[in-house]
Amino acid sequence: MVDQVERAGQPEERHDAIEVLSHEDRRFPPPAAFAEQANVNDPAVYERAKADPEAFWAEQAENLTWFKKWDQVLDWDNAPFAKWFVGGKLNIAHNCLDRHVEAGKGNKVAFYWEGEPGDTRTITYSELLKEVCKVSNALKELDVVKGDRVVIYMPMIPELAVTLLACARIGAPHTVVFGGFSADAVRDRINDAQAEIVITADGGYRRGAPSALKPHVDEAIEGAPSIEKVLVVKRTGQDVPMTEGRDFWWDDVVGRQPEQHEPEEMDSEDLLYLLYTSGTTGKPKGIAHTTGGYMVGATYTHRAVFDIKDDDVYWCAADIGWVTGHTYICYAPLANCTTSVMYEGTPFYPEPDRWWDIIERYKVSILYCAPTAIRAHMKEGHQHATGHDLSALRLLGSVGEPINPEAWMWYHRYIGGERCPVVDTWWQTETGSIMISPLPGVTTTKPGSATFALPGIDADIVDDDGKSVPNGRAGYLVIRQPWPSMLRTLYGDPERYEETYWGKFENMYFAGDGAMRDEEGYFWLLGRVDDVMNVSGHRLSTTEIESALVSHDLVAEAAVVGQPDPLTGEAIFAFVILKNRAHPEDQAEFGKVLRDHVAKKISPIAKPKRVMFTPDLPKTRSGKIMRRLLRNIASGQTIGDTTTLADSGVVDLIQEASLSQSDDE
Ligand code: 7RM
Repeated sequence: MVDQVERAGQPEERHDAIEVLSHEDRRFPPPAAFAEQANVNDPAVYERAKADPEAFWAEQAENLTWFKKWDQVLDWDNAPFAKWFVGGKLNIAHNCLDRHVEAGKGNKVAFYWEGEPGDTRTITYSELLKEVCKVSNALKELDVVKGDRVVIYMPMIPELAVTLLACARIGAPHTVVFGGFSADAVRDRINDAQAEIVITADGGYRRGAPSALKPHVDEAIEGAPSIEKVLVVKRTGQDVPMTEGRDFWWDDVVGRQPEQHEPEEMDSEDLLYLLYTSGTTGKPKGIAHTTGGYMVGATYTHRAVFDIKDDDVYWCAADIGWVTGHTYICYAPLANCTTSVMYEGTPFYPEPDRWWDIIERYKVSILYCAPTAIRAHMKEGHQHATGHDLSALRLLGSVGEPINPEAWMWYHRYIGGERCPVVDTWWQTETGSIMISPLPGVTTTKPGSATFALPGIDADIVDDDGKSVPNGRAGYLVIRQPWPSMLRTLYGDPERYEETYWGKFENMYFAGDGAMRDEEGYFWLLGRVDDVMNVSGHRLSTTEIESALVSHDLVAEAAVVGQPDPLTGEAIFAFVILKNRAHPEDQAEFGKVLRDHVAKKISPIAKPKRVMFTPDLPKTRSGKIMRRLLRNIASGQTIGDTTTLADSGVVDLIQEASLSQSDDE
């Protein structure tokens, strides 16, 4: 697209995919004491990895235990279908459990688990190993064999992690469906994976009440004839129907199993799991991850980015149903013999300080969570956090969306006590592990920037023609070289894999995100390119405008979308959630204040045409704003598919709010 913009009075021809509006001057070098003790503190690692990426990744692979070493690090002859550590044999559960117990670490705590009602369990590595062996044997009794797909639909209880590991141990690829998803989502995934078994629970706790899961499975199975068996964990004790001969209680089947099990010898390229992403349209995509490369990427990034030490208490406050939970609650922390906290419920139950209470009680030293959670805590106010002793924290991480500078600063100040490095980690279900992130002992951070691609990762930003854009400009984020934990294909649809990820630019993986690099080469993520708005010929990212809105002291959260407009093509429509302490007397007037704030903060062209105040926003369970639904609301269309919405009541709330608020214009 050709676009005439005036900068400093000089008309200039621009072809940018997205325009850059904001600027950030604050910077935070790694604290000297942190850098000194960090797992990675020599910046030379970037050059070393770049000079010979395969040697670099092979070096990382040496940290896993292989039954048989690989013959070849990378086979890229059949690009974009990669094979890593070709010929290598290993078992992931063996790497996560047996080898630590054999090394004398059996008594180390693997998980401090806490249920939402306040019940707790402490599970050591040797206890976890025994439980995983029993479940592996139970699956065998239920006729699950190597290669069979297992669908998992559970709350955040230890049995969920145990089930993943048992599947990995016997070589049965798992596919986890978020506990919050509907029966439709479960059915679609069972059918695509052609699974014969579902592992679920009677229910789980959310916001103080038991919420049933098993009935959703029953409903899903009505349209999923491949299912022969259902294994059910008793969590809430609520009454659920059980079908004789098909449904089995976990305690009955697992309870009678022996505590020993020989792990299956898996090929490095054997399927480890499928994880479905909804995609913007059409049927869900089964992202396929294999064994060796995935584990190499997961364990290296976990050690390097989170600076994991033997005495850390690490908490990734995600759901295992999200890729973040797969990689950074289950596989990587266990492979690195980390002690983790795992929490079942919602952040604000029973009180808004639940998280900070958990951090104080378990002396959490590393916290990894999503910007949406950080903003929700900001909305409640920092007094809930500062009332607790958070002094054990030494590192903070963020994932899932661009973290706006205001939220970054809040996180750094009130949670990190201004002493903890903040790592903003960019990655995707497809990438398997973190791709762009600071190394906390090396990188000077800037609030809102994911900084640089990790060692061994070749990220770039290109224009519509696939040419690298210079620093200071925005474009499409791409990865130019294969990496160990990359997705291998879309399950059952290799053509769609090639077309979706490798079809837009030749020999490059296109992530679907917009990004820019500033004058110093720092990466700034700008959201999905599908969400870019075209206002009077200006291509604007949602991210910068949302950040400008959130930088207002009374705004907790904002989402902007394009609304069809006869004059400008699209007009900016902003949905705004105010902080609890904000009570504007005149909403229309305050909307105008916010519109002017954006104009002043970044640019008059980014000024929203309309601001609507809303109590909530439609989000996925990983906290991503579903802008597609908001676009439909803004343009008065029907809402469309809401299967992956965390809370379906939200859409009604927003529609009610939209009826009660008149146009600001
Ligand atoms: C880990 C995860 C992937 C999409 C990705 C981005 C967005 C994730 C960041 C981010 C800006 C970040 N996997 N995203 N992390 N955007 N900064 N640090 O979220 O498959 O569920 O989503 O999430 O758009 O493409 S995911």
